[in-house]
Amino acid sequence: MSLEDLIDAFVNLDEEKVLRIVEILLREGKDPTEILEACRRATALIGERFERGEYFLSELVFASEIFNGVMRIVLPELKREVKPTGKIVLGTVQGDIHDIGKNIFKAFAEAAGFRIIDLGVDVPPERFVEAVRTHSPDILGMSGLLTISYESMKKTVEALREAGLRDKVKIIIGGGRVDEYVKRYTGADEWADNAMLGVKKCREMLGLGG
Ligand code: B12
Repeated sequence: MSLEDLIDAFVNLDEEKVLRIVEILLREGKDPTEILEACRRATALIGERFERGEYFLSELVFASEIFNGVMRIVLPELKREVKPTGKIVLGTVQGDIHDIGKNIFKAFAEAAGFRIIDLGVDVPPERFVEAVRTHSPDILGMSGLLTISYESMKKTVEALREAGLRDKVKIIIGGGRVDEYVKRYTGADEWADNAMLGVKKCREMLGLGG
């Protein structure tokens, strides 16, 4: 069994086979992060089928169920760092309810010693501002997978600026299609399109090294 078999079973939405392959790969000593990355690649392929009209919303829903099943098996296998690193307020921005990637980033960041205050999904700018004021985090992490989410991210950064809090917190954005351009557009400090890189960048922003 290989990661390619896993991707193939996932794209074909064969839940039973996916979970069986994941168990086998873990037993064979495969790195949990590679398994999650393979599943992420599978969802990108599923997204393409959705765009081509070959899959519908029900298939996206089913894909997220399969991913949650994989996470239940894989996340407890992540190695844990005990040293406290910093505090992150995290949420999926207003108008967006995608949270699989956010939850993976949360698990990775917690494993790296970060304390996470998770605001959930569809979080309006004023709730992010309130949480930054209340918790004084080192970092604010915003997740968004929809194109319209970039507008919500930008509004949140502006709301923090208006509240006089922008200079008190580092901001990282994440989600499938964020890049350098989106970072500049929204006014964030960093971006990451995978959880491992996100944790590395969070550490770097706090001067802890990658
Ligand atoms: C599963 C899924 C859903 C599920 C979500 C379930 C859930 N609880 O999350 C459901 C069915 C609900 C859904 C709904 C919709 N979806 Co949808 N969905 C997907 C799909 C197939 C997979 C997303 C996913 O979970 N990927 C796996 C995770 C692990 O990857 P990830 O999110 O990128 O996360 C990684 C990194 O980005 C990073 N990361 C993520 N967050 C953060 C945060 C921080 C701070 C950091 C540092 C890092 C980080 O770490 C993660 C791990 O490495 C994508 C396809 C795709 N290409 O992504 C479409 C996709 C995102 N959806 C899409 C659409 C259009 C919709 C709907 C509008 C469909 C509709 N007609 O109703 C609705 C929108 C609902 C809403 N208001 O949000 C489009 C978006 C197009 C666009 N450009 O705007 C996509 C791209 C599909 C497509 N190709 O058309 N969807």
